[in-house]
Amino acid sequence: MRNLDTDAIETFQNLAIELPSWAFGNSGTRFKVFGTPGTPRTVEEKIADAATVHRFTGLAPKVALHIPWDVVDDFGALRSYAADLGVDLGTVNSNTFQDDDYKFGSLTHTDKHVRQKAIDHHIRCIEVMNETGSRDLKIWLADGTNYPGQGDIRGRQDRLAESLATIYQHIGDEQRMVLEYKFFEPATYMTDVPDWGTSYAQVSALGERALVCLDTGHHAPGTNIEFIVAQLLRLGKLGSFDFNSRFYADDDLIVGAADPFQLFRIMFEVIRGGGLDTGSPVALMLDQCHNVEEKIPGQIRSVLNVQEMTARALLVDTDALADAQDTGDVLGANAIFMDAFYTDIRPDLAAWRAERGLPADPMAAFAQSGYQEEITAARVGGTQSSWGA
Ligand code: PSV
Ligand code: MN
Ligand code: MN
Repeated sequence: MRNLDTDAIETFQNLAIELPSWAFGNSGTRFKVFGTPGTPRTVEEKIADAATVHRFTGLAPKVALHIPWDVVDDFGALRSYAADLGVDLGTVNSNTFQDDDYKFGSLTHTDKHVRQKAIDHHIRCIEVMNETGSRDLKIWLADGTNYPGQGDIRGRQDRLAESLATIYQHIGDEQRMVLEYKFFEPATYMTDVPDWGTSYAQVSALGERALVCLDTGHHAPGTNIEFIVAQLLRLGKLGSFDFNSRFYADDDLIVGAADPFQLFRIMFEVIRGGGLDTGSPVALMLDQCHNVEEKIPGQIRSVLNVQEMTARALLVDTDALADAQDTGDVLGANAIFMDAFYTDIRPDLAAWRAERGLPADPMAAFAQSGYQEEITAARVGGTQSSWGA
């Protein structure tokens, strides 16, 4: 591929993006969730769709599960089913936000019985991971308060630390816990893990196998996300990404759709910090919903966007950039950076795919494959899955 040396090609080839099972279900705003023909009715059908994205792109070898949305009787069998389709089961996402008991919190709750219930749910998730062969337990909490004075901020942090420590004891030697942060929603005044600093403080107290998960949609507008990426990589605490893009809130739009330049800057820092090196501990995942657009093409587009910005980030002439930076050549440095971003690398990527037996244009190939028509015809009856089921 154009201008990429052997090391850069190796880095590029390491790119693998995990897909969330829930991206294939119906989801949307609180106003209306629109159904889509062919939407999966079972966990197996979600996995089949995810495997299809991988087949057309070669970029998505894992599917993340959400418990209890993706509960099956036999997770070992689900693992084999996925393997037969060419994918592995990935991150297990816990859910302590859809039960009345969690109205005032889960791992932070003042009532020790509720805390224990939330801890037990995570222990169950780890058992699932043992059966699915998953490495990562991802925790995103809806815990927080709506009004100043409603909760004891400090006490909630202390209880969170205690609950996480209990869960962490159950994490296997080859497993990890990643703690996701979000500065708003559903709580309106304060969330208990609002930012990377809080996540970092909490996971650092636990041990090596506890890391931070960065969801690109969970920051205030204007936040310099690539700075956070650089810092967490520097500290060895960036465990995973939830990729998506946003215009206003936690929009969960296709990654790279709202701001490809931001994705470029993030991928540049990922590469700079070794996050795409062979054996890197950084897991790249999508956390997206497709409300009005088709879901499988939505996921194909997403992984291609990450691939494209990765390739462009690898085009940055880092030697020339370092020179310009060292000599105080502000505009020269910026120009080197922008040159890479503005380079249209799509023809190179198409050729690269074709050389590897993948469709040069995965979007077109999927549209022509008949898969969508097949699932639309086959998946009648039953209940379509949705975000939350
Ligand atoms: C809610 O904000 C959320 O989008 C988090 O980002 C989680 O990763 C995801 O839901 C699934 O639980
Ligand atoms: Mn997320
Ligand atoms: Mn989110």
